[in-house]
Amino acid sequence: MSLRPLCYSHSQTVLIDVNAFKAKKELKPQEGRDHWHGAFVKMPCSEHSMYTKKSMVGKDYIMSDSVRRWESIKKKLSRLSKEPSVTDVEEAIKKYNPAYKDEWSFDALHEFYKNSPKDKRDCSRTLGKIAELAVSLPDVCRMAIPLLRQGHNHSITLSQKQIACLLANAFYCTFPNRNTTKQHSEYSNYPDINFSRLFGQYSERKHQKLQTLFHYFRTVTEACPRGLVTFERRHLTEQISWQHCNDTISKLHVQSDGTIETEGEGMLQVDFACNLVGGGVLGNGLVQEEIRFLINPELIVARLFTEKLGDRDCLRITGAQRYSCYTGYSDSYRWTAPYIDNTERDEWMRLRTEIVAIDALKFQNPSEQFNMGSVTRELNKAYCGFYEDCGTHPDYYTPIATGNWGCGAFHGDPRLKALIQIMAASKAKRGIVYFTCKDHALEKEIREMHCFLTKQRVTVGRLYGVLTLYCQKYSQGERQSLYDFVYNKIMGTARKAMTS
Ligand code: AR6
Repeated sequence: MSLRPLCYSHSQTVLIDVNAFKAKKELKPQEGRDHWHGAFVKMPCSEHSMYTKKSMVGKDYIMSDSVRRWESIKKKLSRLSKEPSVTDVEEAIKKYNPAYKDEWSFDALHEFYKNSPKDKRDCSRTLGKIAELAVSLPDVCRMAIPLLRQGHNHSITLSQKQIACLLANAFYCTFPNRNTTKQHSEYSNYPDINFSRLFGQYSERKHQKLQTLFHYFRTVTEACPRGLVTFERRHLTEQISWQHCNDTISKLHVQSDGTIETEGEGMLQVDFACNLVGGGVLGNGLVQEEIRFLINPELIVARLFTEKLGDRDCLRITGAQRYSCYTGYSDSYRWTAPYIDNTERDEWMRLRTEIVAIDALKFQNPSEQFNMGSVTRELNKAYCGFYEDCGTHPDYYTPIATGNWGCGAFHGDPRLKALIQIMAASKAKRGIVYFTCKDHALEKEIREMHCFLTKQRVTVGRLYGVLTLYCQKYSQGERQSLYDFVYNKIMGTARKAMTS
């Protein structure tokens, strides 16, 4: 499958110089203007980013001065020694975020440093290098970064170096207007990006997160990979009439061992997302999405510009590199070793790793999901993530690597979610590889159901009809196994057709 040439367009922003890229020269940032308004990321180095500095004159007279915030950031970060202590880092960050001086705690960072598995010197050196990288922002990102807003289809392509520099700024909490996500604040509809939350409230989870992210920063500050990454926000405009969908069921492979990120190599890999992408990666969360964002930290930069996903939106990320190996999950998550990502690159120098963030519905009470409003919402969401619009023949579509989407923290039913994903994939004409995460019974049930649906040549529309009936009965208080119901209904119709 060959890509169209990399270029700017009304729906694609490219933060590197495309002509230099095409001429195979060194990657250069694209020159452009700063925009200090609602459609773009407000950059820490913008000349519009100001803060009020108060100073005492005499005994009680306070002078207020409006000063450029970047000047203060640059001064503080450049003055850090090559090997600063965590106390130096804390002091610097609080200096240009004075409103949070008493609110932010850095105990997790202090503890991490104290218990640093490698030597403390290495940790300090990395802190120094991250500061150096953060200060290079005006040279590395020279044009405004658009926000990926709700209802808009837009993509941003940037270099791994640019991402590293933006993440170094996030680490040093330099992004203006991003320290509160309170209702009605400017960025209340965006995930947080400054790392302040990661640094407080020490726990083993925080320790492991810091270890994983320090490994990333150590790697990119030693030798930054030379490639690009694309973040594409997609909004599904098509109104799908699921009950009339004539597509038959796609191919499926189901297995109980393996993970999406490892065994799903080369496939479209599903991120079981939060509508604020990355979920709790900078806080306490440590399940599928957060782990993915930690081992492929370039994903974290999506939080800078991706507005909360709506019901018909998704975010596709192409080219995010994996840097870490891990074991465990949630409280047992542990960073284990560097990961050498040997994935090949495409014509845009992006690793051929495609991830799609789709957020399932969160059910307080699991019984809420058996209604067709929720089922249809999930079908549209999954389809938005799965469909291709690149003009390639479906034979060349990569399969979808997925699993129990929405069935952990979000309390969905894996049997229903498997059917929903199979239906959405079938409409998108893609196969599925489904990882049941060690659940052997589920593996067997999904495989048998898929075999049955295929043999009976059931269409997506027919299955939608059966789910509608099931939900009707459910709302009338009838409780029966979903899969038994599907078998009975479809067999019943088949028998009727045979005898009439
Ligand atoms: N590969 C395959 N399957 C997996 C993997 C993996 N690497 N990891 C987990 N599973 P969950 P959700 C299976 O709870 O319910 C986050 O905070 C495993 O069976 O992460 O959609 C997000 O930011 C697990 O129980 O997804 C959201 O806020 C199941 O997938 C929220 O959680 C669900 O994983 C999303 O919750």
